Amino acid sequence: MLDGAARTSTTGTGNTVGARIVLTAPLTETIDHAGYFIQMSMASLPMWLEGIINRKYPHWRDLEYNQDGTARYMPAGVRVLETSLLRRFPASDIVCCYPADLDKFIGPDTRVVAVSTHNPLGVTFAAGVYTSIFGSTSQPINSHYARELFLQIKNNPHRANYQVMVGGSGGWQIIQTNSYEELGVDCVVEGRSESTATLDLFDQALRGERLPKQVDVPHPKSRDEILFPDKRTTFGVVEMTTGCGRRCQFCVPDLNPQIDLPKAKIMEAVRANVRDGNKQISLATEDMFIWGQVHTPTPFYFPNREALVDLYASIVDTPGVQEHVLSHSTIAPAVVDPVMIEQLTNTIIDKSPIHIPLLSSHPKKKALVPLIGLETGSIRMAKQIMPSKGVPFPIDEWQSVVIRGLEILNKHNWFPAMTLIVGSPGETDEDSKATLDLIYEVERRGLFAFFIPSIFTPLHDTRMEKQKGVTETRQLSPLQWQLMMKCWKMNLRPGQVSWWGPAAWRTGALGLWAWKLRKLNGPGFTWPLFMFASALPERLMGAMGKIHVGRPIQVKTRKELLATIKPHQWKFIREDAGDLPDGYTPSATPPSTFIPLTVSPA
Ligand code: B12
Ligand code: SF4
Repeated sequence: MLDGAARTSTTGTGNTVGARIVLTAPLTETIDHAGYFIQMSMASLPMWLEGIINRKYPHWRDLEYNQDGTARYMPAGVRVLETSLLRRFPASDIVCCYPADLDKFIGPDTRVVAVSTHNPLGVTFAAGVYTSIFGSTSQPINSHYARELFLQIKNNPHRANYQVMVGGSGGWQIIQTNSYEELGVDCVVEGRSESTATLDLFDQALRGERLPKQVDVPHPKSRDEILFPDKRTTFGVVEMTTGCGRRCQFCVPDLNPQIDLPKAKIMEAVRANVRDGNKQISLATEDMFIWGQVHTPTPFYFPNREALVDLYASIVDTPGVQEHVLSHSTIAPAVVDPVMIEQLTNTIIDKSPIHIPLLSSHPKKKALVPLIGLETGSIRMAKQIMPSKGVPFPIDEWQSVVIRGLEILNKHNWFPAMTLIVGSPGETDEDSKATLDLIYEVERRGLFAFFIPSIFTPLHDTRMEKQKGVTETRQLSPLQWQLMMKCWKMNLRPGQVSWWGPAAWRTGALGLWAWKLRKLNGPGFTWPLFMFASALPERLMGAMGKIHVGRPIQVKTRKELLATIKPHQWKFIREDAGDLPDGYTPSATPPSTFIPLTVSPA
């Protein structure tokens, strides 16, 4: 049997028949080089700043192809969807292609074009906010390319024969903004492709029946139901866990069941990536530290050190894996088990493609940059929006957990990208001051994280879906602006080694303010921007009452923090990491507690 690509190319023109099912994703969500940060930048920068990306990465649009013209790599979501479809439909029906090649694969036989998208309209957190600072609320670079893709599908001459289905973590943006017609979308599927309900929709489309506008499909409940693609994924993304368990009110992924996936399947997907030419692997997770400790007798927030080190060692030691990057994690596990951080570092850092010369003590200046949610430094706010973020430590200790966690991470050359939420419902000036206090404490102690502030976005289906925070940058208070600007000022530290760097930033920021930003962002923006540009010393601006210079925080030691864990859970504390609380009695529990109970052999 011919495969889908061969079907389309039998005539040489490649467009007489078309594949019955065509899968694709926006170019900017598919590209597989220059690391995670290029996609993250394109999610945030407005289209008119695309030149920055073009200059830094002149080849960012270059893609790799299979011999038949299909896509060599696709975001993991597309690959899992393809794997799901292959359970019911023949390979000859399905094609995965890049947007530029759609016209080669869509033909009169095409009945469904399925688009997977992460963030098509840029209305999620940490995306819309930066474009809105620069004056366009609707057009981050990624959103431009996503719209371009939809337009292309809409204008294809065979459009009348097929329906357009959208899925992926950004599908909700189309529902919430009611952009069906504008983008030419027939159906948005919320949920995973493994579901038989998803396959039924494809059947319906192939029969030419009208699809419903919005469909919710269930998430698999067990680890065995989750499929792994046998093909290359963008950035070598391989799923590691679903769900989280910490129950933050604003979080979407936490609504999914907490599942850690079998090592054997993870490793197969890693090998498939390498086989298809990928040099890089990244495990997709909300919190890497829960893996190996889901549904074991130990609570998931006491990480399974041995299982994690074993998994990561197997990945980085796989022949062909030259680079490995971390995805998301939480910070409390670093305080719970610093020995685990040390062992993981020794295992993975040599394969990290990230270098931070000014900060790293690694001989080659390598660094590890997981994405970690800080969200707020205000205990009052944290209790409302994320009461379990720091477990096993009580949320009252959140500021100390962040500082001690960063200390441990930085010591081992982990410099996390930490997200902050600005403008949560009910956030007061006191809350902003508390967060600023924490950020200044980080600076005072010479610690480092890339702080990524974003404006609160009520995400669909979350426990905060109906709540409203700040909706435009003009509404931000001076303290909220200061927090955002202080974060970015601190982020620039490792890049400002040259003599001209600080001066260039200062002049650039002030020039941009005079030209455009002061009108767009309102009066609350002015002094924070002056602070960002170091126009005057911060102490002086503080004395003038123009900014809040963070107050020193009383930070608990690790030993004091361990003592705040509920005594009945002390048995889960690892003795070899030290700092045991007074009154701790050596555990009678044999080390086998920490054997990876849920891990299947590779
Ligand atoms: C890896 C990852 C990244 C990577 C790589 C992305 C890539 N292109 O491959 C990087 C770091 C670049 C990234 C960037 C961003 N990310 Co991201 N990312 C993830 C992460 C950890 C895993 C994504 C993944 O591959 N999962 C595995 C695949 C299999 O899952 P999936 O894509 O959801 O696909 C399943 C279903 O959605 C469905 N499906 C998918 N497509 C389709 C299509 C159809 C037609 C159908 C029927 C079904 C279907 O089936 C699949 C499984 O069966 C998720 C969290 C998570 N666990 O999902 C966050 C996540 C998706 N990212 C998020 C965000 C906010 C961003 C950024 C905006 C962050 C930023 N400010 O920079 C940017 C946006 C990037 C862009 N291009 O615009 C949010 C999305 C929130 C939202 N719902 O809007 C998430 C959920 C993280 C979070 N904790 O909230 N991300
Ligand atoms: S820790 Fe992160 S992934 Fe887990 S519930 Fe909170 S926000 Fe969601």
